[in-house]
Amino acid sequence: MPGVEPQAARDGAAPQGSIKTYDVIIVGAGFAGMYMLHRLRGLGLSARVLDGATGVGGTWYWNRYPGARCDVESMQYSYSFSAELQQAWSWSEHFAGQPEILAYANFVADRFNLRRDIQLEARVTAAHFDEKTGRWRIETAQGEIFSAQFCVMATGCLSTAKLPEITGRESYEGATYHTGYWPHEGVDFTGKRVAVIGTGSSAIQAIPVIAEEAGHLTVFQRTPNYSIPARNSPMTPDYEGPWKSNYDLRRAKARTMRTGILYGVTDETWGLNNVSALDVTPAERQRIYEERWAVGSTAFMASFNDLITNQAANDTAAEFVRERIREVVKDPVTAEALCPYDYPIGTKRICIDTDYFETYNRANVSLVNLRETPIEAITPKGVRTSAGEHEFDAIVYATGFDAMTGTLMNLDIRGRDGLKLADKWAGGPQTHLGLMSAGLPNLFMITGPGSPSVLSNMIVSIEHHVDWLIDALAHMRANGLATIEPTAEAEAAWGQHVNEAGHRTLYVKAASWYMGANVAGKPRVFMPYIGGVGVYRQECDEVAAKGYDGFILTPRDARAVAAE
Ligand code: N01
Repeated sequence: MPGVEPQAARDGAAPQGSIKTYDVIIVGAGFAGMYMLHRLRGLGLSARVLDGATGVGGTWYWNRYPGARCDVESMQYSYSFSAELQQAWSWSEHFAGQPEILAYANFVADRFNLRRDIQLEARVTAAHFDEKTGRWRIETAQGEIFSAQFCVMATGCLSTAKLPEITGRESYEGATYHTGYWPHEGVDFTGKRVAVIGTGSSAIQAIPVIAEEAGHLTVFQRTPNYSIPARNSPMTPDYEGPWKSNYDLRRAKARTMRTGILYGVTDETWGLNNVSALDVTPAERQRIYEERWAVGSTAFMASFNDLITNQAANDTAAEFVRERIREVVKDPVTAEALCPYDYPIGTKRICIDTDYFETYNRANVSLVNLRETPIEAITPKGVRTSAGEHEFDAIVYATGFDAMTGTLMNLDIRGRDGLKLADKWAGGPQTHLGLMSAGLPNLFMITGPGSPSVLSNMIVSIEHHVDWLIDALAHMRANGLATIEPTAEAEAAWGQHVNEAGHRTLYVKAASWYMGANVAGKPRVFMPYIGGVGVYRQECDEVAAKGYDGFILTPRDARAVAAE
């Protein structure tokens, strides 16, 4: 008798008393949760998606701050699983804004009839594995209880917004916002005195737009950021047409790239210049950087093949960007304050912007360099630095997220023998392939720590993980298996591999959220896998081809016997 038998086929997905039973509970209705649901239906398993939001879209539901848009071009930051979907949807810009990406998520939900299995305003608070039944018991903040054989955490890597620990924050009497939890009705900053704290990707997108509206905008910068112009523009038939007619080839190629992104489509390099920055003359290097700068986007980081592994090579790119900042920003003191020096370019997430540095030339924008005048406190009226108090009508916290592990560790997740995920990961995340963690049978993570996830085009990585999991579930079903979980040895070996790969790069030199450095007390561990999307896919394929090497697969009957 198969272990993974569709629940619906046994007794439907009807509530058992107050506990609702499904084969699979998916936590999160973003791009990962929606695709997982779609694929599970193909397998004939009953599934329920639970999400605390009032709509689908995940990160694109929450991050509605002014200027929010994707930094991967939309022809690539979109699902590839359905040829019809790819043809049916048209993007209005090369880099779509948040409202359009959210509209796309809703379009997909409708087109694939997903909504009937998505339960909104259902925020999961706990997931406990019951050894006796071999099932997960999942609770929501709304008081509902679910039981499922499998639990899929499609919770996103940047879904727990982080407010800064600054004295007096609660005392502020004006309006406060976090970019990651932006009000749905929007915010009118017209004529207001506005503070933005933080200069990461979110701030770099929001600052130029808020500056257009605000009476005065003051940016509080602790660490300057490298940013490349997006050069966003309206979509044209000339650009869209060849994408739509070559989608199969291009998507397949993108899956082999380190980041899951093609940076060019006109030759066989796909925009990746496979040459060291140090193997060309300074004039040639300058020419290549200028060419990439003119085109814009994160393709700049593919100018040479050693920008993230060789400090001297990286220095050339970093200095090129600093020169551009000095060129754009008219006030030399402000320009210098905006120049990053103390970490290699690309080792904090590279930003792309529209008129970010230009914004500092506006008369209504000022920069406070917190390295010279640190924040001492938030006061009832505004922000006090060592140089004095600034009064504001509104403070925008663009202070980022407890990335990759925060959401999972804040959930009460318990596996075998009451093993708490939060305890297990206290010294840093431990996973096998970023997909599962030992001691937590049948609990899957989509784009979890230890996978390329945040270093890649997230949708490419989401589709990969979902497809891999669906194959694993099909394998379990075909072989009468009830549980899957990694061995402790495989998990340790993978953790070492992820760590070694990280330490072969310059990434570990930056105090970034990739390293957990933005959260006090969080262990400094390079959390994503830098091996590259293409290499990682092969590694995952090999594991599956060897009968899920490194995983313990329990036959249904054996597990039931052991539990008795
Ligand atoms: O957050 P961040 P984000 N006092 O952590 C500062 C993705 N994303 O929301 O560097 C003063 O990058 C902090 O300073 P420092 C993308 O992956 C994607 O901007 O710690 N400042 C930093 O400047 C991105 O990387 C898109 O010194 C304080 C900022 O706040 C990720 O989300 C768009 C502070 C936080 O920057 C996170 O980006 C937007 C304090 N106490 C975001 N605490 C796309 O386009 C923190 N800061 C797809």
